[in-house]
Amino acid sequence: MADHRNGFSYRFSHAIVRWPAESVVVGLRSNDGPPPDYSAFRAEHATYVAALERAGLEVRTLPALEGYPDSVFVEDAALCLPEGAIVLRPGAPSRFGEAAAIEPALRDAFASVKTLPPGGTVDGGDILVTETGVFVGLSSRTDRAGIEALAKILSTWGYVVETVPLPAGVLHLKSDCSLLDGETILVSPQLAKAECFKRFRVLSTAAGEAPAANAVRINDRVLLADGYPRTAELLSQANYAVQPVSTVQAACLDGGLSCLSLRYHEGPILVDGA
Ligand code: CIR
Repeated sequence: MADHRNGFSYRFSHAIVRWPAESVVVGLRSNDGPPPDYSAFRAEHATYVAALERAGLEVRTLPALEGYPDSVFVEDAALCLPEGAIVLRPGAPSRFGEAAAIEPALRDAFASVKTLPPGGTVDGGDILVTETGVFVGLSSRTDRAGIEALAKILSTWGYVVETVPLPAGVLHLKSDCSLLDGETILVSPQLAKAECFKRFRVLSTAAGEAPAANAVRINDRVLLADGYPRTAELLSQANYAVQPVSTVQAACLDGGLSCLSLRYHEGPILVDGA
């Protein structure tokens, strides 16, 4: 692992997103609420891309994939790191083909692209990269064989993997937590109880605002799902620059801010003008 205490886990220059397919309305969901509305999803996605751009990212938008209703959630198909990208093996059968579909874009962006070998499954939403290691959620989508295979690849780049068994009902690790900086993690009360982040400063989302835990730190700001004012206030008071972004449509499919993009940094990371 190169010198990685330079903010590599939240300083990015680029992002890959995928335009929502019309089939997004039949995407996977665990809730009984209404399905997303296609035109509202498109509008929300455009707002999301604009927020990434305002945070300083150059965004590549891949074409919609009608055969994969959940393919707008690109984060689950791959992992991007300074050393290269890894094509993952999404755990939901209807999403498995998304991995091969993202590979050409990864090859355009990265000199080194590795592929998780057959056997296990890993969704990118279960991977939380920090400055000092990688947490991987053991979930209904990510299994032990997948984590083992991922850990093997990551060890060749110097990363240590820590498995986090997720409580029932949590779809992905990052549904309930996100990195705020090198030392700080935002968690839902449900995941705070799992006590897996002992060496971090842990901030809990405000009461009744657990979905706000799926935030994304990008460069100087934290993208936070709109509609969670007390968590926004808590983060502002902790000196984070909060940018609210609507996730109403993505949330219909159990998705949030992190799932909608693959973020990475091209070239050396320059910190504070250094
Ligand atoms: C799914 O169930 O796979 C999608 N409807 C939502 C995926 C959300 N992705 C994420 O949390 N990384």
